[in-house]
Amino acid sequence: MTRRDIGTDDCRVKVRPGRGSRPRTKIRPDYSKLPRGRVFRIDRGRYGVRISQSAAQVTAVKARELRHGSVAIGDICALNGDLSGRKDTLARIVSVDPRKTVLRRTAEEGESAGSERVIVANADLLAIVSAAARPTPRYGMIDRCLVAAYDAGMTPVLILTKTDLADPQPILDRYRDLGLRIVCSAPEREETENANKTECGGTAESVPVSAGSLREIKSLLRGHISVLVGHSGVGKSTLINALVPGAARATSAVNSVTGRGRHTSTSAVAFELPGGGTVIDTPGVRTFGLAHVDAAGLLRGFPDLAELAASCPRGCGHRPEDPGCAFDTVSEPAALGRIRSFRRLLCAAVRTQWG
Ligand SMILES: Nc1nc2c(ncn2[C@@H]2O[C@H](COP(=O)(O)OP(=O)(O)OP(=O)(O)O)[C@@H](O)[C@H]2O)c(=O)[nH]1
Ligand SMILES: [Mg+2]
Ligand SMILES: [Zn+2]
Repeated sequence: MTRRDIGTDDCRVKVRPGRGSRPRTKIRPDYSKLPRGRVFRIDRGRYGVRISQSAAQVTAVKARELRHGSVAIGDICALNGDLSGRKDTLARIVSVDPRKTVLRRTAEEGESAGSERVIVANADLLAIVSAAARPTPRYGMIDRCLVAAYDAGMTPVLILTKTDLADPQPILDRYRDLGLRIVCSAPEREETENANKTECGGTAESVPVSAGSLREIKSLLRGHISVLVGHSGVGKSTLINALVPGAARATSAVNSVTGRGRHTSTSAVAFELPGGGTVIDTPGVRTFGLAHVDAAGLLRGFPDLAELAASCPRGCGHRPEDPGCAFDTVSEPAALGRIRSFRRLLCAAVRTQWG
């Protein structure tokens, strides 16, 4: 029986042609010769795109055939339409080039809970920003961001801000085994006094980052496509303002009682770094859902353990309770440290709440 055969010859029964009877073509237009640009801003259906050849910035809309949510910050796309970048002109994104990396998180709140969100495409470096205090550092959050980076094939780095307010040593100790680059950041001493005033007073003013930390962060990010992620109020936009002259990202003092941020940035924006490279500021997240990540995804961040994992039973989850896991045969201290870190992150990935 064909799809439109409803099983009767009765001529009184009318059969409407199905949608499938519309002629379809598999021939796709060739967009390979069209100019390319990188998406640096998405705002209510309008895409800010920086043209790769000219560095001109245009506003674009998405072609109708591209699915909702199919274009993310960092995507390289083919463009037609008006590419002059003049006021009130619109370009059109007609296709998105294959992505090198995709940083995702699973939404854990609201109506979209459980759905996957692409935060950024094509980034190679994930800069996890945590404050030493105000807001209180959350290891669970850092761990989960690390897992997301490894799963996405990105290199994670840790930027510890507000080291003028608390000693970052416990955080440094905890992440030593992972071989991460960690940079501590704080304002110059005289700025700190002003910072404390604004934090209590509640006026929105950005605190400059000390010249030493700024130099270190610049060299870390140079030539990379980096994303800053972290809780609200840790100082992501403050860093962007220090790194990119004229970025003018809004910042605001954390709540003076709870020490929590005020979700000042509401959308991700990519900026070109003066020394080369791109840095992306993102809105503070409460949680970093990882429902899409499994042990195999995390193992990408631990290539030194991959050979050992290959001798595990099929489908091994590499957790201490998994029978026959080859990780349990290791006694060498350095490898044991790595396995401990791997398992801790695995545990952070499967936990539904961050701590
Ligand atoms: N004392 C001190 N304050 C800082 C430092 N870095 C940032 N701040 C302050 O922390 C507050 C929050 O900074 P933002 O840059 O707005 O934080 P954010 O991470 O962008 O926050 P969201 O946009 O809400 O995600 C501001 O008042 C900054 O001035 C620092 O190193 N030391
Ligand atoms: Mg911000
Ligand atoms: Zn195993």
